[in-house]
Amino acid sequence: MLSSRFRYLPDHFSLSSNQAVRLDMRGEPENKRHRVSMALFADLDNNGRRDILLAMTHLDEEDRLQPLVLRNEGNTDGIPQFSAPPLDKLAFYCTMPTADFDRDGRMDVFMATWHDTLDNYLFRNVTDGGNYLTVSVEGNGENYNLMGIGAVIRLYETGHVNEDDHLLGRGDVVIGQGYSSGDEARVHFGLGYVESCDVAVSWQEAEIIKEKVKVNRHLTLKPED
Ligand SMILES: [Ca+2]
Ligand SMILES: [Ca+2]
Repeated sequence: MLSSRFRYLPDHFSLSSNQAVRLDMRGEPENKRHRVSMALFADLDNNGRRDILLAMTHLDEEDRLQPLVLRNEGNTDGIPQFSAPPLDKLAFYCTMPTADFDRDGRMDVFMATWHDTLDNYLFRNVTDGGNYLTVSVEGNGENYNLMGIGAVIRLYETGHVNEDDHLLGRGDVVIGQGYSSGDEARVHFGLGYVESCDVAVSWQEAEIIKEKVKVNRHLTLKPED
């Protein structure tokens, strides 16, 4: 998305742990209806569990504007539990794509708008979190597109590539998810305490495997690798 006005906030955002609740995806906490134009899953604290980002803002205890993130608190009886959303000082925002703008391994949030009365904000993620790996796939521009779009990337515990019981994460290379927003053609994985892993890529007829990959870096793979 193109934006004519842009503000980089010195007051960053970080996730805090709240009491876990089951998320009502209809967006009706305590019977208050809030309009949500988009929701994204992204691991914003790099603990290996994807959190929910809603295209809404709220004001924190110091009345600072913050993106609305529901932290993934883990599973109970197989059902993901998320931190409780704030129930007041909420506001609609147009769209909130994520990307690691400063390349520190943490996904940042761009609050974007096309309304004259609202500003655009880029929030730098300063949440204390775990390890990460980002992966992109490069094609030759002929039978494989240059950006790797469509490739499926899976991470496994080291020594257990393609073993489902040892799957750490899966991500698809896409460039358009959410409302009026786009994505970089790379996949971000939060990995918690994991320090190395095996990477497997499935892309059309190509299968790429890279073993014993050290984390906290960006990895680029090609079908001929
Ligand atoms: Ca997380
Ligand atoms: Ca970042």
